[in-house]
Amino acid sequence: MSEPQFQVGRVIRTDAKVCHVDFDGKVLQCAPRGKLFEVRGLQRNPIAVGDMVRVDMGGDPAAIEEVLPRRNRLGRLSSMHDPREQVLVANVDRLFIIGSLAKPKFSSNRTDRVLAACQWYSVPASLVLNKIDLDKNGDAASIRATYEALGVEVLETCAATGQGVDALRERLVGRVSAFYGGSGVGKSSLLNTLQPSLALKVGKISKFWDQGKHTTTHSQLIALDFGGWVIDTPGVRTFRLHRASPAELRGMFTEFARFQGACRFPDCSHDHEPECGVFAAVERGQIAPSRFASYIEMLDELRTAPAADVDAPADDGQEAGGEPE
Ligand SMILES: Nc1nc2c(ncn2[C@@H]2O[C@H](COP(=O)(O)OP(=O)(O)O)[C@@H](O)[C@H]2O)c(=O)[nH]1
Ligand SMILES: [Mg+2]
Ligand SMILES: [Zn+2]
Repeated sequence: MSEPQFQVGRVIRTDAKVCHVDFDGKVLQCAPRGKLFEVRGLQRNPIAVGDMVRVDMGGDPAAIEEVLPRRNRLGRLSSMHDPREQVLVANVDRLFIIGSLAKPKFSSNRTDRVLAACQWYSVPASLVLNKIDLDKNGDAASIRATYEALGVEVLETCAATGQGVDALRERLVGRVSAFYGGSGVGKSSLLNTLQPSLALKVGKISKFWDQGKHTTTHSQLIALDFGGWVIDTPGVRTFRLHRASPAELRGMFTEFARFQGACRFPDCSHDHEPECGVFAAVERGQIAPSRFASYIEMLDELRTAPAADVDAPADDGQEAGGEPE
């Protein structure tokens, strides 16, 4: 019996001209039809890792005809020169924000940016504090307190010893998950500890910068032998929101809600206004100063975001990963 001409598969990697598509364990390189680039609208890449696609198996190469409707996605502003949305991943059950406690130092700014985006795109998120073995100052406890207060689950791991890795594995079983974090925090190391057969390349810490080198260059969806999928994303340099208004940004910092009723102005931006309930809560220690600082930085950025009517560069912008760190 011959195979059906059209099959649905899962995109596990996107390169400049081809997508690697998984059909129940069999991976094929497929070429997107040109029409997909015509209807992408505000999105820079019509196909992202995690997308389910309908493929015409008849040609060589097989051709992607259609991207099936997404359950959800995580996107960001492509760059300061390109106002379109870059979709980083599609159809994910949970995003794990991976941070390290040292080498490199934990970045609340990076964490808060991604967490805000997860709120915006309705992607459930957890925080993983890796390199717990290097936490000589006991920073993990206060970071944990900050994020648990927002209702975000916090896991502590050490890829080197395997501490906390079973708890992480439990959360990955049977789901599509994504790992997001700066380069060098230990994403590939954690994946190798979760599943040693992966043998992903692990970066050497550069002594000069004391930061990780960029070794993962593409987002890729990895099949887990205990069931489920995980996307290893390369760190992107800066995570900026795509087309959010200041009012929408306020909503992404969920802990502000219970204090903004005390603001003198109902549309208070919590930036410079007198009698601001949110700023008062920061002063009383009820909102973490690091969170407020992240908010103010993102607010300033939205106010100077590139206009949507700026001509977009004419690249075909297909890689899902963004520019390297
Ligand atoms: N001490 C310690 N080092 C780790 C841990 N996890 C990863 N590393 C080291 O951190 C460096 C970067 O790891 P890598 O997995 O490549 O990070 P990635 O860029 O996020 O994929 C490597 O030298 C790892 O050996 C950990 O839990 N503890
Ligand atoms: Mg890596
Ligand atoms: Zn206010």
